[in-house]
Amino acid sequence: MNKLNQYIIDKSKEVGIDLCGFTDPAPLTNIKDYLMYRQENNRMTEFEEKNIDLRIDPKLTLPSCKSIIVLAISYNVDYDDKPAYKLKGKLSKSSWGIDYHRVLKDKIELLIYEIKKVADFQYKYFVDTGPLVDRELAVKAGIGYYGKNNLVINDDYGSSIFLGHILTDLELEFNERQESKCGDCDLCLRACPAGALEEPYRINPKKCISYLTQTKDKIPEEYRKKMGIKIYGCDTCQLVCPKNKGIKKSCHEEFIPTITKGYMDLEELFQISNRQFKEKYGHMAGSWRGKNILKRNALIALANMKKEENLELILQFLEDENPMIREYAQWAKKNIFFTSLSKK
Ligand code: B12
Ligand code: SF4
Ligand code: SF4
Repeated sequence: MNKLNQYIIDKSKEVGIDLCGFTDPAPLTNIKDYLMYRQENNRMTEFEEKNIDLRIDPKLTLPSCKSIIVLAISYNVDYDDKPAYKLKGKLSKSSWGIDYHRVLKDKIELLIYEIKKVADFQYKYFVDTGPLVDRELAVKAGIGYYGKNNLVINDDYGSSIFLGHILTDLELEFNERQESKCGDCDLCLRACPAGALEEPYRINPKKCISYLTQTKDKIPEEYRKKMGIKIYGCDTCQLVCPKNKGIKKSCHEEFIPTITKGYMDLEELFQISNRQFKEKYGHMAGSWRGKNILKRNALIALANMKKEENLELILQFLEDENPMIREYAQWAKKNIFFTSLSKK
């Protein structure tokens, strides 16, 4: 490994980044057909860059790019406290504690500051919201391998890692691509509640509960039931994964869900003002779509709890000023009503 690579690895550890790998800026041509297939077959989400050339060619983002530094942090914190609220909506671990975009970006900025001490260089850095396909860069840079659940899995930290990268004109040595280690296992495919993992390594995002909890589009009725009490994200295909057993825990206290304990209090969510919501929950990744999307998901969660005693809470939203909230309240009421009829 060249001296500068080693310096960057050492400094990344010092600033609190768990994994650091390097790859070349060649276009990601191997995934071009797949990206086009997704675009043409309603498998592309509104959260992605639409221009496929930008998605695969790093030099369209940084023309002088000679290397890509790929970075990752684990969010697998050791925490299993449960809150006492009566009506709980579940948050995925990716929305525990402080928004990972902020946490990882801060660390990447510290790393850039350290590199600047020894080299003059051009760069652009991204966490999640960049045009390139983060996972493909991570696999190429040896951070981990693709699991059949689509996640990038690292041998030491498993799949609960967030990814970021720096495009730079620095000349660095590159790591080797990692090949999948799933073998015959298919636990994630069988466990996915929504059947979103249609084939190994191929997700249909439009069926994925994580997508459903974030989209502003109408959620098809058959999928609402599959969401259970999940109101942001979904962890099922990672929880069943044997590669996530006996792995290193995250040391990043930022991801400890001190305020939410991993769940939102639905009664509170229905009551608080937008300002109160921003003040209390604005720091978490799951708040990026706003309070009303979480309220919609909370109505679905209430319906899925199938408890008549929740009806009173739902009824107050039948006249809500927001048409989306009215519609989901109507659907939740209908569902609880049918459940109670079928019990009689
Ligand atoms: C849009 C998006 C979503 C969408 C769609 C996901 C998808 N797989 O398409 C939804 C909302 C469903 C989603 C869900 C989640 N996401 Co997301 N998401 C993204 C985002 C913004 C873009 C993903 C993308 O480009 N998809 C397009 C496809 C083509 O790429 P891909 O899925 O990443 O990788 C596949 C291809 O490269 C393909 N592939 C590779 N080589 C080849 C070769 C050929 C020939 C073919 C055909 C395919 C192929 O295999 C890969 C795995 O299937 C990225 C950030 C980014 N800018 O990249 C985060 C990102 C992928 N998400 C992330 C996370 C954490 C999640 C969730 C765990 C959050 C949660 N708990 O709810 C779930 C996991 C769901 C799952 N099982 O994948 C992390 C993943 C970290 C990791 N360890 O892998 C990322 C990288 C964000 C980050 N910077 O940390 N996500
Ligand atoms: S995140 Fe949930 S819904 Fe999406 S693929 Fe994994 S298990 Fe299925
Ligand atoms: S559950 Fe099994 S098949 Fe799925 S990602 Fe983990 S090891 Fe691979």
